[in-house]
Amino acid sequence: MFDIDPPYPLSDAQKAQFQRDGFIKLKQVLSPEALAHYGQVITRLTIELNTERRPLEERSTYDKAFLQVMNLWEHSPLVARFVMGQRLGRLAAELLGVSGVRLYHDQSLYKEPGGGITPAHADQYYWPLDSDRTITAWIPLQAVPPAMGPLGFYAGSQSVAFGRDLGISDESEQMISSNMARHGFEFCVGGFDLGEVSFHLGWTFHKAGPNVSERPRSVMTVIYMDAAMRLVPALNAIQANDRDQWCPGAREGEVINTRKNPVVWQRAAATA
Ligand SMILES: O=C(O)CCC(=O)C(=O)O
Repeated sequence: MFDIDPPYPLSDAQKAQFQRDGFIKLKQVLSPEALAHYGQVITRLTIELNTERRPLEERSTYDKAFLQVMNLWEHSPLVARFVMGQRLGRLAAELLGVSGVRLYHDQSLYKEPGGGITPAHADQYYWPLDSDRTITAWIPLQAVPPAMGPLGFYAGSQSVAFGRDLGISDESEQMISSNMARHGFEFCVGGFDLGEVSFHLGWTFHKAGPNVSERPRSVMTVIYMDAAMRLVPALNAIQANDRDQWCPGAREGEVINTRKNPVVWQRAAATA
């Protein structure tokens, strides 16, 4: 019913830009109607399933950044339909340069009015995965002007090793931001129009400002991985927890093909 499946025209120049920068922002990926239809359920479930009850001033920097509710697709067939949308899945595969992608997990990131910064980090620190072919679609459910804390990216930072061992924290913000500045990486940040979606690699450093507006910043994210992704031994307790939560039953060295990791999009096999 809504335009979440037809292909989005991605040019070779945009693919090359993503390869160079480790992120891309694309306009008019989803229509206002589709965002309203799926977004209202995503936001309602986020509020319902959220377990954070402390006032902002009593929370850590991480917990001030957003309410975080994971794998909403398991709670609602409607959200599952959205997460399995072919347009975003195909974009993820084409940007990664792979023939198919499967779901790692989804998550809603809801920055409350007054919510704090999202410290600089790279997502793949959290993931026990054997290659860098991972990508997050960051999908604002309303426009995100600068005052609401849009996501920003350090262009080209996906090849930088320094900071990959830091989880989201005051320390990651300080160490990564100063290292990026020291080495001259450009920080690309700006508002998102309604319908605009960004994609970033698992090793691209990124962060967001606080929400100084009076409205919540409701964002859905979908994390995709190469459909051929294999599980590797967890490097830390956080990765072990991720493995058990998002890939239950996956075996080290094998393709991650559990019930929680469906293939979202696969290029059709060429016929002879
Ligand atoms: O939404 C945010 O503030 C942070 C998002 C993020 O870090 C991510 O999607 O990887």
